[in-house]
Amino acid sequence: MLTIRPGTDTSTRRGQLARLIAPDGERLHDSDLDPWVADVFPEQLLSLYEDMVVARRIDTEATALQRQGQLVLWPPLIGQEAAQIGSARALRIDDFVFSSYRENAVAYVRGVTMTDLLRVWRGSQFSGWNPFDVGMATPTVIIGAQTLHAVGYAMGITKDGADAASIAYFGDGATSEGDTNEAMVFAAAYRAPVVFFCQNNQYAISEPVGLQSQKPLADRAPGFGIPSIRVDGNDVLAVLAATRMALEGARTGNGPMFIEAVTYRMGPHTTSDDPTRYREPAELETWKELDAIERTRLLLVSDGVLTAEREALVADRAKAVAKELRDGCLSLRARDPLTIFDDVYAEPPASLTRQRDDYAAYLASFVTGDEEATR
Ligand SMILES: Cc1ncc(C[n+]2csc(CCOP(=O)(O)OP(=O)(O)O)c2C)c(N)n1
Ligand SMILES: [Mg+2]
Repeated sequence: MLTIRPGTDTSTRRGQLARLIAPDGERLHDSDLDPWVADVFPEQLLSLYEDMVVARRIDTEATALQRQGQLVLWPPLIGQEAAQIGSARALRIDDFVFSSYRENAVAYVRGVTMTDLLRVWRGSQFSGWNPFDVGMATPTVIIGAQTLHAVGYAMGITKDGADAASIAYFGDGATSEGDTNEAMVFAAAYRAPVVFFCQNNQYAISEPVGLQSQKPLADRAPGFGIPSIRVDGNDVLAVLAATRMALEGARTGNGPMFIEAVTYRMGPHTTSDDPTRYREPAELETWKELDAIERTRLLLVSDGVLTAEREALVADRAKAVAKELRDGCLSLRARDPLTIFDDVYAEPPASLTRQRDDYAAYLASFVTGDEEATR
């Protein structure tokens, strides 16, 4: 087991990729990670598999809705299912998630409803859900900003004397942001119970990760005094193990840990992006061979738990979630533009009330077609 001790260089896995399921479905062994998933038998792995299948279906359904003009924008996660499901399933209900815009599978695991997930992307509301209902803040589009929120929240956990943890999800590109680096300085200084979960999906929009870092991203963390691990982000079991290990370290006073989940964004950055302009088709084909869902399926089949009947049940679940998502999306109506001022402050300051009045006057200045006709 990887023992995390303060003040020492604990990046014992520097550069290496930790793995428990090979791309061909073989179950591998790793003495650091195995103890953290000793309770994950084929039945439990099947449940992780189901979540990944559902996550991919959420993604394809939402992408289709965007193409049909029902959503303004969608940030696909296809390819990153294991990184998100494995890490989210390691969390306790009292832990708290701070994410970017791509963690839709994490939101699903936390219990965010499909309707709430889509509010922002349909443009019908400015924020999707009440963070305290699900232990997950609404997504941050400002790259890296949520890492600061996660550290602040974690420092609050310590002050409360609680043993929960927070987790910050961010991308490879976010590691170049000042916010992320400042967050790591504070986390290390205050030994905050926070996990930095970096999904290295190889791209920051069109910028390949090699341009941002000559070294594995995980190797940066020890420079802040934060132990790190580099894990195969397409291996749901390895991600679950690494995240459980990191959370346990945080809960037991060992401070923060950094996980680099090495994965691949198979789709575009968002539905407004065309990745064929900056990457070769062969690259995608290479990563398809490393797909998380297929390797888990192969392992489950060889374990004898994924029968045709069980596969049909998984497909039914994905179909049901897709229906919930589609129905939820179509039920969302545009809200009064003035509601942008709601729920910002418990007691709005005078300056905001003035802005609201100005905006109301501005909206009222538009003449509708009917009014025009009667002039
Ligand atoms: C502070 C800030 N700078 C720039 C942007 C524009 N932007 C949106 S997404 C993105 C790339 C982020 O890449 P990464 O952190 O790897 O996350 P990924 O999209 O791959 O999940 C950028 C630069 C932004 N939203 N916020
Ligand atoms: Mg990225």
